[in-house]
Amino acid sequence: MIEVKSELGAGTRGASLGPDALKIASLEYGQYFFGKFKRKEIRDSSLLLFKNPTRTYAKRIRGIVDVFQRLARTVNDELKYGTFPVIISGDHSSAGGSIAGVKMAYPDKRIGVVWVDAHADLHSPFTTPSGNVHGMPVAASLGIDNLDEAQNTLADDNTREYWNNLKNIGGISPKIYPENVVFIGVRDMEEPELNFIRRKKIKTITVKEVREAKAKEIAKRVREYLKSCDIIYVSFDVDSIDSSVIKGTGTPVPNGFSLIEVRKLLEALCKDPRLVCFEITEINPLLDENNETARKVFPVFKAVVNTIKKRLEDEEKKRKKEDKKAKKAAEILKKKGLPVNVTLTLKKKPRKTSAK
Ligand SMILES: [Mn+2]
Repeated sequence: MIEVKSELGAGTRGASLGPDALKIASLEYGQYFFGKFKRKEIRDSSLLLFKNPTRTYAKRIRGIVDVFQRLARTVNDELKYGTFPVIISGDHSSAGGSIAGVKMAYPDKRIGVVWVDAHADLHSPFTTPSGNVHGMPVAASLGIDNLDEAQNTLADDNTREYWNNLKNIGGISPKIYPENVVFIGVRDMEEPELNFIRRKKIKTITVKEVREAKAKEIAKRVREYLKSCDIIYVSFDVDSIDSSVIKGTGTPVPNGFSLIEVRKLLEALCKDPRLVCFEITEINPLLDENNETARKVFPVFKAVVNTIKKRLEDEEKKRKKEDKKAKKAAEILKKKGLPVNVTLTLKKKPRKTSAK
């Protein structure tokens, strides 16, 4: 579990408390869930939050570059070590750092991104209406400026340099391609984002489609659509859930998922054996009453993590079984005086050689 306690990319204050809100909520369920996992923490390295943001079209981007770098390095280390990073982040900008880390660990692999969110987060400093970087992580990962849709003229304040830094974390850009992105539940977009989606024909699945089909069926469609991808990253912004269900998030949007819908959807998506990293983000307990959002979302999170855990354990069991089988095969070869490095598939129990 990698906790990213930063909210530099958000426009409303409080999201950096999201990871703790989720952990505190878990205690109510009395299972000490978080105690089962190795834990790492990434914080803002500066006091940028307490200073006036100077760059209008990419607020606090200097600090976000730093968060990206440290998160990317951590995700890369964990993946190379063979663990499965689950990221609990404050604001969604961090997903750019997570994707960078996945790409650093697997530079030659094609990454599929499943983005479960009310927003497409496809803005760049050139198109953003707010200047909040949590609306930009998909664009940063795609390595795009979307200049065709430019709305803003950047001042001479290094915004461009820092934005290029964000796109180039890990020294690889682009990290992902439009044809390998699937948006699910996206329903609040600005013109520049919408036009980019249309132009690139990016796959989007609506809340209605998820509601009408079974979660399993949606996951199947996603798997089919991303069949050319080697590995998958799933990003879950809690604002994909309907704004009448949860209030503790920075940019709530109506007409979203119910808790059951989103749980079933994420469970089905996370059964994909190619999944290497999962992120949950944008819980803001300061906008909430009595930590209700984290309390409602925790069972969803737990179900998803357990699904991933089960899959990894099953894979481990299978690996051990195969190792045992291979060892047995090697023993038989040895007995027969054959070289051990010959692969032998054992279909049935070997019969004792009958007497001639
Ligand atoms: Mn969002």
